[in-house]
Amino acid sequence: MQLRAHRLKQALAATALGAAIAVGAGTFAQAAEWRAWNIHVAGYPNTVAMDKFAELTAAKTEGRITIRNFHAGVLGSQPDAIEQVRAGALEVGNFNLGPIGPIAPAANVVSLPFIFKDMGHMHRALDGSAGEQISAGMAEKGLISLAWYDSGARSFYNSKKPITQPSDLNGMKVRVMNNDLYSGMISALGGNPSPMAFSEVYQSLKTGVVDGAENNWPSYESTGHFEVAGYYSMSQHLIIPECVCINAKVYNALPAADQQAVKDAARESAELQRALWDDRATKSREMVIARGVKFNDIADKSAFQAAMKPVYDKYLADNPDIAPLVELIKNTP
Ligand code: GTR
Repeated sequence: MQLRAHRLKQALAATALGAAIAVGAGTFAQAAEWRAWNIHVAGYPNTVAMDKFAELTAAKTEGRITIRNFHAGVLGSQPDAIEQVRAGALEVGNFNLGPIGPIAPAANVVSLPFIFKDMGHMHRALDGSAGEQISAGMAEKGLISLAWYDSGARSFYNSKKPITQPSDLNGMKVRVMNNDLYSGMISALGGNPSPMAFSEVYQSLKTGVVDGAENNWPSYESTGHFEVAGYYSMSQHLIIPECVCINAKVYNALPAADQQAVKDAARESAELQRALWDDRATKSREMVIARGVKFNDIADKSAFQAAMKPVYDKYLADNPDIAPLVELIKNTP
């Protein structure tokens, strides 16, 4: 009996020692697991690309960093998630620069309606000094942009009628993302802006809380908004880039080699995202038109552009130091 008790004690001690060694070793070589926020559903270009980003990060850091993606906005709304990444409650997010603008004024230039002529213009501006200034403005607010994703051009859609001129928006209730520039844009066109979370838009369109919203083809399709707002009018008033953003403290604490690995992983995922984007935009457009969406082009956008003067004036009055950045973008060939 005594011998058995002794052996048991010995065995327990050995187990405890083993466990202590294991814990110690684990602590020493501890792998970081990051949580990443993404608003989009399975199959969406950003979702596929974020999965690629996770896979590449694990491979390039030999498992020192793994990323767990939370898709479909399950971790909360975009403005909340941006705050969480800034605070370090989440490490990573794929964010649209729209809701980042109110936090980082330099990043808000991309939310000035019609500032980019087309996607190519946006890419050239982001790849140059304008992109650097935008990144620096975001970094000051605790967000490091590792790479840029595409988000196409946003156009108006609604449940009432085709939009061909600004007066068609008169009195229309239009959902916008949380950003005063977008509210100002709708007001300048004579509509009533209604800022709300992405996840609430379908129900709001369906029940008539809002008459319309605005987005690119893939989001119009993937959310099912086309089912409840069947007029899509190609105003293309906003071309907003998106980032793969990481908490600045987390990024700055990494050894240089891992910073490079994470950046490379994000950039490679962005190449994939951009390639998938064009294909999805075409397919989404074809799909919703086949499902009965009435779509109209707006060949001459000059009346919409002219109506944006008060939006620009207010932004520049509030942020006079950003004027050179606005000029730089406008003058980017
Ligand atoms: C999408 C964008 C999302 C979100 C959404 C919205 O195009 O990818 O990040 O910003 O629009 O309208 O809220």
